[in-house]
Amino acid sequence: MYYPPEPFRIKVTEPIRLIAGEEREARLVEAGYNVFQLRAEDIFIDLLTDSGTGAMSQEQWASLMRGDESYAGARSFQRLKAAVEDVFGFKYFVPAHQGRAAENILTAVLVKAGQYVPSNMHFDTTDANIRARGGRPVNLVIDEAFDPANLHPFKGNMDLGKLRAFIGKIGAANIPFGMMTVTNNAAGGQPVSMANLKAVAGLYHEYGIPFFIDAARYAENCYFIKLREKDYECKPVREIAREMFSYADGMCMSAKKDAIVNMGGLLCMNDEEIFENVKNELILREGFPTYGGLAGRDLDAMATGLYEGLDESYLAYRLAQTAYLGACINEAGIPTIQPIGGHAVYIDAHAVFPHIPNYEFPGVSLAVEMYREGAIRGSEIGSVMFGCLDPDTGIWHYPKLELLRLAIPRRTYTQSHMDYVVDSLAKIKDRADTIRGYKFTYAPELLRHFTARFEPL
Ligand code: P61
Repeated sequence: MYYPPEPFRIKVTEPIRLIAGEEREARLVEAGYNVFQLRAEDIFIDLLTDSGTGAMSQEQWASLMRGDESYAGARSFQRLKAAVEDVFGFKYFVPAHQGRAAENILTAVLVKAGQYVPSNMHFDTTDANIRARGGRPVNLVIDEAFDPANLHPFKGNMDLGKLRAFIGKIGAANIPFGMMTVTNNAAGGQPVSMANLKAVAGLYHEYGIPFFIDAARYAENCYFIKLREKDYECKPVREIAREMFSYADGMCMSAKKDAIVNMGGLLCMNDEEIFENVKNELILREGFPTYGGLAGRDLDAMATGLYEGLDESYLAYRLAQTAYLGACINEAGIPTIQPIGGHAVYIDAHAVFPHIPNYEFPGVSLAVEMYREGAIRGSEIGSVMFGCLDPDTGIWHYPKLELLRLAIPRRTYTQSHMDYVVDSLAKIKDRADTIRGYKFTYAPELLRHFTARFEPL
């Protein structure tokens, strides 16, 4: 594979420092072995998330200076509106301070207790927002998504048979809207094909169910379509994106990913009545509809970032950097989800630590070891994040995959940072059989991975 060099050069730097091994040990104990609880200054390479952690461009910093902080009708809002209409093509939209705020508004307006919201796979904030309204999130991704070695090019696809059967069983009246997450973050940053998304939209619409896209990483998904789907190799990514959104009735988006801003979100829709209700809810929770919980300068940086996130030389470098990290980790004999996804490499923690069962959290063991070995931070995407108690049966459910995600901030780290990560992982692999699992000493009910505390077994 060809790994193109960064299509930018570095104008501003931020120092990072590697603290000593004993110090790292003390920090782990203080953090209750939860890497979310560590101080960022004690981390050398931070791959916890690609959300809001990217480097803004000179144009985005210039956009910040153009920010209009008027409470209502600011110029910055007009600029964002023009970009959102151009890139996505929906009739109406509101800004929100981040993705989960958009999800909160959407679910407040549309979800009633006892209703179901299907998707290929909801990410945890969407899942939690649906549950917080008394609704039930349902994941109907294709089975290939759960086989880490399977090389299906679009492992984020919805299983159309499962979706049809589900709608038939539950009834369209109990489904206020359906979703698709592009790319599928919860299972490998894997893309959805245009053909699948179109078929899903057709199925929802056959039953009169509105269709919303979770668009956090839509640009990366569109670039995968260009690379992998027949008939799209010659289409500009911007056209692919317009086609994708033309099949949907709306979308919610964390702009902290593919719009490359540190803060921001969007909620778009075509239905005027939903828009009216969204605006009222937004005013209550986020702010006036022309700023939605953001400063004017944030709106401006988002407007600029939306175009930069769709730039094809950037996207080629972006996906190649992730592929490079994945390929080097695999060469070191460490299994990851295949193919390598868009924004992150997902290490199969169960395969690294086959002796640690899911209820002893192998993903946490790997997260702790990465910090211990190299002051590197990744995030568990496994039983801590997605293990849940079924309210109907009282039985605990564990996810099919126990993963450690190394998410790559956009335009932030270089190839030698990636090489350092690989070296640290190789050292962990050499002592894998000596590493043990963890148990909770504290765990809240929703989104527990953020604040949970652990002790080693
Ligand atoms: C992430 F540990 N993702 O991947 P907000 N949809 C999708 C997302 O990936 C997403 C949101 C909606 C994050 C941040 C994060 O438990 C965690 O702007 C596909 O973060 O509100 C966010 O967007 C929500 C990390 C979120 C977590 C929740 O790293």
